[in-house]
Amino acid sequence: MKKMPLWLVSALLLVGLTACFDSGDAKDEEVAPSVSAPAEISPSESSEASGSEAASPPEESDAPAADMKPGAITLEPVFGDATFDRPVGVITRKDHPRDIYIIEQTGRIFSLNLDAPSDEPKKILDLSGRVYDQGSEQGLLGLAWHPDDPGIAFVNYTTRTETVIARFEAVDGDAERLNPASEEILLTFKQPYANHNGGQLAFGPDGYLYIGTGDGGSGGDPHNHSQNLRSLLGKILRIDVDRPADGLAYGIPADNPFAEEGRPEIYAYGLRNPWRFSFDAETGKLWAADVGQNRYEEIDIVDKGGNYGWRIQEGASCYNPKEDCEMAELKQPIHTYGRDEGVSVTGGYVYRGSARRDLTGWYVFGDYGNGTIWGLKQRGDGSPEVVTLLASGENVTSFGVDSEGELYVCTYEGRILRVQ
Ligand SMILES: [Ca+2]
Repeated sequence: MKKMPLWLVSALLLVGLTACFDSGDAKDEEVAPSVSAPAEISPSESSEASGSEAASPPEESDAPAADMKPGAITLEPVFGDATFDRPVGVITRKDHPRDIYIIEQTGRIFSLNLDAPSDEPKKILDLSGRVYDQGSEQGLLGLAWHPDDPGIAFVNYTTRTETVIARFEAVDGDAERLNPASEEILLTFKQPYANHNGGQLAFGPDGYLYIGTGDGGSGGDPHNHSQNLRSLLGKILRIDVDRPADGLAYGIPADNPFAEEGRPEIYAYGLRNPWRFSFDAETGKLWAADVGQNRYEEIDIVDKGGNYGWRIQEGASCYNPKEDCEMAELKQPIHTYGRDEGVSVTGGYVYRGSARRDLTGWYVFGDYGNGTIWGLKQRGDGSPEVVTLLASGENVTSFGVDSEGELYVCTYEGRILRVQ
């Protein structure tokens, strides 16, 4: 696989042309990306993990043993040489199970058919005239198809000054394409700085739409948005797109936790820049990756009403105040890593596909800066087990999943690669 040369990776990082970096933060300058970090694959598994044999775990059983660690993964260019302009998502759609949808940060959405992977990608919506994408973290950032209503989709994009959550309908007579004139704006909120826009959209198992928002940007959350329940920034929001409330384009689920004391859309708070969250298709757990300030990246399992700590904490450490911060009421990350392992976390998915049974139940995530891809499993006692799956050398901008649970990686250079 073609790797981005080290000089180019360095140049990209230094000028901040990234999907989830902080143009205003010190960490950009401090980072020296390594594209050659050694993989820490357990020796007993790695020998079985090369080539197509990797699809079969050593045992005949359909499910892997509870204590089994997954072997190494490979990233396969199943769509040939097709490239996209800053791809930041691969999305599936229930009524089109053989299609996947690629989000370009610059504003377009394409579909690819899994049965005809060499076919030209089909453009299904072009919002490049509405999306402002000059900042490295701005642009079209999220897409979610309505789970029960074919031909309706929701997007998350930035203008120069705001985040927009909007609804689109299919073109009359062509369910394959979305009509740009059908836009209905559900929600907007101000973005005080160009960075930290979050951007993920996904329907939960409860049928509600979840929205990831960053803290509004700059560095250190100067306005303390993430801890402010009156602000939509630094949150995971949850809205009901099917039952709008009076005066709103959406409804508030009856058990949203902060309807009395803050913005009723808030589901969880204390996030800095959740760059990708997802629901485990089997357990329904919400996994989020929260990009750190300049020391620690973190993974959270997000519960309703939880305070995930930013800016009081960065990772598991005090951030503001720097010492003796009050942690008692804060939800702690399930996993953190420091600058020795990566610089900007990219959240993925809990694997529920069939090509790699040994990955079943492992949350697969990566680091944008050095390209390492890990698997994380929560043990019975709640503690994490983390395995390095691949030192990819790619700038991993996002992960995605198809209707069969197979995983994909989006790279900054524009490739969509399948995890195998
Ligand atoms: Ca946190």
